[in-house]
Amino acid sequence: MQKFATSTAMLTGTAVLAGCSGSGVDNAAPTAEVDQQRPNIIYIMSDDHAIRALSAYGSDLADLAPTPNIDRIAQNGALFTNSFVTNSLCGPSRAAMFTGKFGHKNGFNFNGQTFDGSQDTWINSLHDAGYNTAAIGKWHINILPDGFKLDHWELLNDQGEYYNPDWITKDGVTMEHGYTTDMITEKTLTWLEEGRDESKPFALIMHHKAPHRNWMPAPRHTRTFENVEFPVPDTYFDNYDGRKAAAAQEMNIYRDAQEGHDLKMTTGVGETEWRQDIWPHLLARLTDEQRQEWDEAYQARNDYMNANEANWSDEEMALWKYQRYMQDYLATIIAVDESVGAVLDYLDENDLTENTILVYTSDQGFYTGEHGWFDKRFMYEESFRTPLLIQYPAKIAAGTVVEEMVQNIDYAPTFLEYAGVELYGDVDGASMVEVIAGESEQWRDALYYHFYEFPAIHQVGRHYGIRDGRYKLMHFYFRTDDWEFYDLEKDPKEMNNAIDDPAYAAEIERLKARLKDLETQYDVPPMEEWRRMNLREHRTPKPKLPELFPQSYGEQGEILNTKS
Ligand code: SGN
Ligand code: CA
Repeated sequence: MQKFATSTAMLTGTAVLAGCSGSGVDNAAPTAEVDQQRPNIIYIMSDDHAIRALSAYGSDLADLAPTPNIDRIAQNGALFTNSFVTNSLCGPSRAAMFTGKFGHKNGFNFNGQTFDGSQDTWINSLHDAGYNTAAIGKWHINILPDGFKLDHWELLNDQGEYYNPDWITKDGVTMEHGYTTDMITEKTLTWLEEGRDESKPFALIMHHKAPHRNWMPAPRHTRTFENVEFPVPDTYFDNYDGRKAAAAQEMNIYRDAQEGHDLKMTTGVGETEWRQDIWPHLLARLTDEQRQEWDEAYQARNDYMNANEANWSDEEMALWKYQRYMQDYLATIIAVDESVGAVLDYLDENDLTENTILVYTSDQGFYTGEHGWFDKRFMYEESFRTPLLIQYPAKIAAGTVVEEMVQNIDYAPTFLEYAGVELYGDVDGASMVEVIAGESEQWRDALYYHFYEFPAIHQVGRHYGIRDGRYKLMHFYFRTDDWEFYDLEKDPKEMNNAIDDPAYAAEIERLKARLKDLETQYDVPPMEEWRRMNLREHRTPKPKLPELFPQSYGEQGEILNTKS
């Protein structure tokens, strides 16, 4: 490993230091001393982490399933209470986060597309400015990080697997034994300790697969919540009155979750075989030992369910499924929380805390039984909002609470401003630096959102909309033409579509006009284009791994490189 640099040769690069850095330097190559002052960035993003499942936000789950380590970030820095995405889906969210642009500009609107890595991203700008860069964990915008200026990368294939995942690196594909969340932690700490170039500031992307479907906890957590009964949202048995798209979705815990794959229900008393499971390759990855431990952890609970199921009403079964869903979903978050704790400890122990911007967020929010659902996609609050916590002791006061409406397009301009690196052009987001410092005089008063992935899994209709501080207006289009309007102050759970309520006629008109303004501001293409858009024609098929790394695969496509 390269030790701390006194050599300026390592520190030249193409840094463009903007005046906002406060470091008083100009465009000349930074000196060693200056470079040490530039902040490091650790961007931790999990996948599908609901705000309700993060205790710093103080929900009804906070005491039952706390996240003490993620909460440390809020204590050390800032908690964002109104943080949103642009499109509540994995790939599009990642693309918006990397570029600072909406999907209609960065070219990534639904999961079947791949990211054009030749475009500007904050991580590439930091690399150009002399940062040491790395990405570890879930990627899901392309199989390889083409176009990304990463000094180091170890990525999961596609969605990634909870157990014994395939790791993709420059050298090929290796199946490694272990629990994925823990492996991401270990690989991150290894890079921080041994891999990085200590003469440079670093920017590290750490992306967890958890708590994404199908919610498989670490062996040490499979039973943590087995006797815990979680509060059931009072909208769990929603009848979707007045909300056609909500009625048409296929993301209902008691109807659409797969009894095997998702809920780990077995076929009978004494059995270990899962019921309905259309993706059996996930369970098949477990070694015999892992499988035995797994089966034992669920056996008694599953036997009890199998023995009694015949006497349960539909409602009782729906409530049982809710508890099983929540027990596993929340258990996968424990390992994520431990992972964040390990990174924070590493920073503390290595005197890196003060000058490191550490971010925790999720690629979107998630439903934990509200409206009966799992998954995301909708512009309703639970999936539109996403957790966001940032610590940076050198610049952010401990215990800061940011209430302004921020969006994942704001991350790129924020990171670059903190690093003193010039922002590239045509970005939709805005730097949050002043907002975080409580010094912003002007901030956006409304958010634009657009979800495109329909028809597709979970069947959530295409829609776009606007949310201001109090109201939300949404338009569902494509084979339908339905508007919805909510007064979030009076109806925070969005149960009462007030689009035809005369009492709100003026507000609705005002929001429709404001929505048009946003479309102009963000150069949204005319609606006709979206209405006609056939997702199939915009899909970019991914190459298969064996085509990319033939040396890692046998003739039958079996993985040849395995590490235990
Ligand atoms: C998979 C999941 C879906 C999920 C999408 C998108 N099924 O297809 O439930 O909505 O990913 O999620 S799974 O059983 O295969 O996990 S995203 O977070 O990647 O956008
Ligand atoms: Ca996701």
